[in-house]
Amino acid sequence: MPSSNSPSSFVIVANRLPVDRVPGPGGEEIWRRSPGGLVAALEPVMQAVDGAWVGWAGQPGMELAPFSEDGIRLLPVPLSAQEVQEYYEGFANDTIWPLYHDVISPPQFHREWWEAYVRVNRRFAERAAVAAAEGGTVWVHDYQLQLVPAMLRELRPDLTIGYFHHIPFPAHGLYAQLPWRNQVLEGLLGADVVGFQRAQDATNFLAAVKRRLRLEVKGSSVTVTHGGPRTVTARAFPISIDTTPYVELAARPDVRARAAEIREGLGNPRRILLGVDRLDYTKGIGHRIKAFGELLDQGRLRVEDVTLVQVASPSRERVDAYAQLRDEIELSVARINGDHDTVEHTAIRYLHQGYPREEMVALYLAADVMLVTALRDGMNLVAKEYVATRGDQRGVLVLSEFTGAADELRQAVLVNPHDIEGLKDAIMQAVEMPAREQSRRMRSLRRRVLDNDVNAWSRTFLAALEQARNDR
Ligand code: GDG
Repeated sequence: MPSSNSPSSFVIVANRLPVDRVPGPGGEEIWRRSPGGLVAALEPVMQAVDGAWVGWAGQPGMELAPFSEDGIRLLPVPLSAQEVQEYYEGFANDTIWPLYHDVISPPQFHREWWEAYVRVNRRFAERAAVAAAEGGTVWVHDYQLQLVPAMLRELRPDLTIGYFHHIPFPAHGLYAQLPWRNQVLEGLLGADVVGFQRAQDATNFLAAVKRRLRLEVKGSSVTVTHGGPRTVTARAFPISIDTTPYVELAARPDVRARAAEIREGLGNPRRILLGVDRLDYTKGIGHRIKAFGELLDQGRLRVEDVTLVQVASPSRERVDAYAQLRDEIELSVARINGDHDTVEHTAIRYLHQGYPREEMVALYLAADVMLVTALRDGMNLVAKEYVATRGDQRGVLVLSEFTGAADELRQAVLVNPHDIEGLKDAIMQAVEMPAREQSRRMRSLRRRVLDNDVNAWSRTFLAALEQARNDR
């Protein structure tokens, strides 16, 4: 394998490197591959072309030399504690995240956060510029790095640059609030291909480009004039999951036994409802809990028959809006449980913890109804994971219309989570759905997810990038 310093013909740039620092068997710290679907999807490409990955190692103030892990070249970008606060927790997660999720929570605009964002984006771009071989391909990921495409093009006009946006892109009326709205659009337009989750996100982006930058937009193409005329393609590439591990785990006897044990542990209720989310205000956890609580209050559901298991994995705990959300959710869970639990049965089994993937699959298998009630979500992979594990064609997916997944998973029970009465009816419909109807819907959902997995997604995106290279 070439040394960690020789340039690569294919480079991924993402906020995080695909590894975590964890305690090893002898107590010393070691790197472990993080389980995300992105790494799995890109692994074949990374191995075939000897690719490199530029990203932050996840620990502030850590200066690391390039290293390799499982055959992937990793090029760490250092961030100071203050940069983590201003660029990541601040601008990315407290300005862009709420603004792009339709202002569910008010975005905070701070000039010093923006300055840190520009500075850190430049550092990522400079690292990528050194990592990429002459005429190579660089694929930049997500909202933390929207300025990287243009900064990188400035440094290395020979490269083919792709960008994929994992979260929604808002309508112009909301986007226009951003004090740095033109700079961000110009940053993204440094790419040859800008990918979004939904067609609507691409449309919103193109409308903003037309309106703010007065550039010519035809279909999904933008003609950029700055630095010589150039065409940028902006369109949807809906992301998916690596289906193989989910299908395999769901068939494993020990995982199935664990699912039966979970049901048993909950007192074998007639129906188990499940929610799995990062504890984030975009996920509509409160709306789901409110609807479930009212169904119990009204006697439409009984705690002896139905339990809601809510995994809310800890997330962004140092951002105020998240700490506040946690308090709200935990208060309402405690109230509902206090009102409805019996000594033997619980209404909501609330778990503010992260679990290994085996346990997640056992939970998916134990659940008769999966509740995905996001108020806004780029895609929502949990919906697709649930479907992938349901090899017996049973189970019901209740899915918010405001997720990217709803564009594809039309056989789910689709809901508007803001409409609490509608959400309650959808939960009742799911709880009471006859087995035949469950199978009919689940068969179609599974076909969709299994035929459009994350490998198909990365192949399609990279083919579009190759096309852009040939058209130049
Ligand atoms: C962003 C966009 C888009 C969660 N808790 C545990 C755990 N998870 C896993 C899930 C799933 C992933 O995390 C979450 O993915 P989502 O798609 O649901 O949501 P975001 O984290 O908000 O992701 C989103 C995505 O990017 C991809 O483009 O779909 O719209 O917001 O895989 O299973 N996994 C384990 N333990 C947990 O406790 N092992």
